[in-house]
Amino acid sequence: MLSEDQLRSYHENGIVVPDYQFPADLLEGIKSDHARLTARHPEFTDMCPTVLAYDLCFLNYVRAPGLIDMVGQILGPDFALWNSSFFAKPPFKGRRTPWHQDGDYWPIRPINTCTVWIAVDDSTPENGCLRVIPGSHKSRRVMTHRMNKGKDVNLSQELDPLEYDESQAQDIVLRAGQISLHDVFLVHGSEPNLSSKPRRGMTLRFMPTTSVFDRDLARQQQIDKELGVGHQERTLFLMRGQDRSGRNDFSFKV
Ligand SMILES: O=C(O)CCC(=O)C(=O)O
Repeated sequence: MLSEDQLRSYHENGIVVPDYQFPADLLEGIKSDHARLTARHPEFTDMCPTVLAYDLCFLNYVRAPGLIDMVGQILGPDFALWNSSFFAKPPFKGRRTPWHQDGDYWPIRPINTCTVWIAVDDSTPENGCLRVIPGSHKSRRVMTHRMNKGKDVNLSQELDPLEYDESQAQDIVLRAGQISLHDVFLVHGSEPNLSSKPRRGMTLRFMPTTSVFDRDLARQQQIDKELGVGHQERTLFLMRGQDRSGRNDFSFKV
């Protein structure tokens, strides 16, 4: 569980690294499931935005002991898993994640998500660890993003540089098996991986069920933001409690 200080730190900084170690056998499972995914889908060698749409075995990792207890401390008693992505950043050619806020292109209203980021490998400045601007989530505002269709980035939405001060950035250095949890408005990104070591990171995205996953909005966002992948077909998996909005659609999507 998160201590009171850690919970305070999450609300203050928009991110926290708990005293948590992902079980070694599950971490090995993630590696082999990811290897199978990328063997079938080489297009995801660098990044896969929606692993559950291709292989439900990634759901197993949500049940790592204690993991969703920490999410519940942040989001409250009623929440769902709505997505899982893989930022694999292979050695020498792993692309940069542009500075962004997750809230910019997710169809959840009111905007609210907690992301669990699992370090599958040691994640360091050399291989492109996650970087964040602590406290940047506090205005609860989606800042101005621009389209970036460059081949050197793994997301197409990039924050306007006037919106943040990169000198305030902090590296989130993690050993393999450590995790971080971050807020949907936190400004974050990462440098390319030009090192000889992989930097695999898997995310689990949770939303409180007081918010609505709006599939019509997802369709519109895909058009407006020219997203390669839209979120209208994501399956929501209820993790705890019940649907407090009464409007979420939990039907299974393939
Ligand atoms: O792992 C990265 O480089 C970026 C991760 C990210 O953008 C996210 O988890 O929202």
